[in-house]
Amino acid sequence: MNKSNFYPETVIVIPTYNEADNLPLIVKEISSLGISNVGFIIVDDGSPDGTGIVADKLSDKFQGFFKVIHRKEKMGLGTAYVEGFMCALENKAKKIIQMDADFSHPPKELLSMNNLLDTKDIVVGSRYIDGGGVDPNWSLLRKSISSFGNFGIRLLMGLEVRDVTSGFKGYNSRVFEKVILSKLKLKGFGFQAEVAYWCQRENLMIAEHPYIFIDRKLGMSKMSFGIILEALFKLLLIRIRG
Ligand SMILES: Nc1nc2c(ncn2[C@@H]2O[C@H](COP(=O)(O)OP(=O)(O)O)[C@@H](O)[C@H]2O)c(=O)[nH]1
Ligand SMILES: [Mg+2]
Repeated sequence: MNKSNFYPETVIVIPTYNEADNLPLIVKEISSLGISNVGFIIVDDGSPDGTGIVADKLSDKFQGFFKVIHRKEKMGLGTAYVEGFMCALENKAKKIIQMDADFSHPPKELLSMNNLLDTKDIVVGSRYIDGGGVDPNWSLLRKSISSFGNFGIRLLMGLEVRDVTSGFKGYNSRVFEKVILSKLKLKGFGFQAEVAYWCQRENLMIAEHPYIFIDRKLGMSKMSFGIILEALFKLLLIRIRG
């Protein structure tokens, strides 16, 4: 197949940093779901574990749309998403879904999320609606920090969506001009909440789809308390300044 003339209908954007073990497994699982004309965009930030090379090999083998964006160094999730989204739009994707490489976002939910995007502007994979939840192995403390953190950001930003920090989200490409390409300021952890904020300000049709967040089994998390505090402060500024 001549890949350069091949336009995907749904593109899954996966940012990676040291996900060499997870990436082949998740691509395989997503490909086997039967989503029509699905493609992939992997945005790798020069992972020291060689994820970029693994991604290139997957791209060579994949029968369909598969692009790997190589960035030299770790530049944060927000900019990785935006580069991935831009590439998806350039390649005429109709639906764009972002998810992590580490199986915290269960691939099987993609089927419903992809279908919802036929009628909705945005679909948010949600831990905080009926049917959603977090890893049963989490301690009560960790569960409380997660749900209070989410509640705090909702309050701070005046958001209706229940899971404001979800990184499991899909967009109908027609809404991109309005929300992603013109407004976004945050690059780090606050990125998800900021997307939710602008989507609400623009009165987009948002659906939430429940999922259970499962802790990664392979590799290491990159989250830190400092990242969360910085995001809260920047989000507050966005709310105040509009
Ligand atoms: N390209 C890129 N991907 C990143 C970066 N930081 C994290 N990731 C990826 O983003 C996803 C979420 O990161 P993860 O460490 O699992 O965050 P956590 O689940 O919130 O602890 C995973 O697929 C990571 O490999 C980054 O700076 N650049
Ligand atoms: Mg993770």
